[in-house]
Parts: sequence; structure tokens; C-alpha cells
Amino acid sequence: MERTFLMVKPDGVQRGLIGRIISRFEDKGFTLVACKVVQVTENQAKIHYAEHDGKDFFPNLVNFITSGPVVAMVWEGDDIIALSRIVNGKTNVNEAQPGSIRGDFAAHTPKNLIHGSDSPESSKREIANFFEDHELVNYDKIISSWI
Ligand code: RTP
Ligand code: MG
Repeated sequence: MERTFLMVKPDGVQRGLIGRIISRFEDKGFTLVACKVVQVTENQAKIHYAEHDGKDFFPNLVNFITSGPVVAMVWEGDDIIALSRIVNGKTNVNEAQPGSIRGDFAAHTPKNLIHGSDSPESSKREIANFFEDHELVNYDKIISSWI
């Protein structure tokens, strides 16, 4: 079982898409293990996007992710890091397939609604940036064996 960090970005919160985005991951059969609404600090944003530090779009990225509250979440499931990125859709909304969150709801590329970790290492760093260990809840869903 793998865990990933998924975040409804400020555009998703402002557009009232929190519930519909969370539904996509529930529909896929993933398990929600932590969830909170937070205002990302500049320091947190820089840690979150550490792999993009130095790129020309880095300042815009930090500005955008701190521009309003987000919904920070930890989800669990088999191969969830790769699978959840398919649910999210391609980064560039012009390439995001219908049926994905970005393909169905996003129309301008930097405002692509949802973040998902890209590797187990990123997932660890991103989860620790937003959650204490005790905030992650361990439980089984009865239907797990049917998914
Ligand atoms: P995310 O991290 O948000 O889940 O998206 P991702 O892995 O699909 O994309 P990534 O390459 O990690 O980029 C992070 C976010 O930065 C913005 N971006 N802007 N050239 C650009 O202006 C550019 N490239 C990326 C996007 O908002 C992307 O989601
Ligand atoms: Mg990324």
C-alpha cells in the first residue's frame, strides 16, 4: 500500500470544486487518510516546490499556491502515486484527457486545480511539510478487497 500527497490548489477551492475533486479519488477506490484546509506559507511553498527551485516559473508557482487556501490531503492505495496522476490528468491542460480532473475542469495551464506527488520521495517530503504523523489515520475500508 502506497501513500501520496494530493492538494486542491487555490483555484479549485475558489471555484467550489473541492467536493467534486475529492469524489474523483473516492470513486477510484482510494482511501483518504488525512485532510485539512490550509493557507500555505511562503516557506512551505518553497519546500513543496523544491524540485522546481531555480526555474523561471518558480516565483509564479510560489505566488499561486500561496494566493488562497488549499485542501491538503493524504490518500492511500496500491500504486496510488502513478494512478492518482492519471486521475489528475496532464500538467498542460491542452493535453489533459477528458475524464481527468484537469481535462474536465481546467482551462488555463498554471491553474490546473490539483497537485499530486510524482515519486515516493516527493510524497514523503510533501506529506511531512503539511502533516504531523499523528494526523494520518490508519484504517481499512470493508470494500477494499472488491477494488
Ligand atoms: P503538480 O506538481 O502540480 O501535481 O503538477 P505536475 O507534477 O503535473 O507538474 P510539475 O512539472 O511538477 O509542475 C508543477 C506545477 O507548476 C506549474 N508549471 N508551470 N512552464 C510553466 O510555466 C510551468 N510548468 C509547470 C503547473 O501549475 C504545474 O502543475
Ligand atoms: Mg509535480
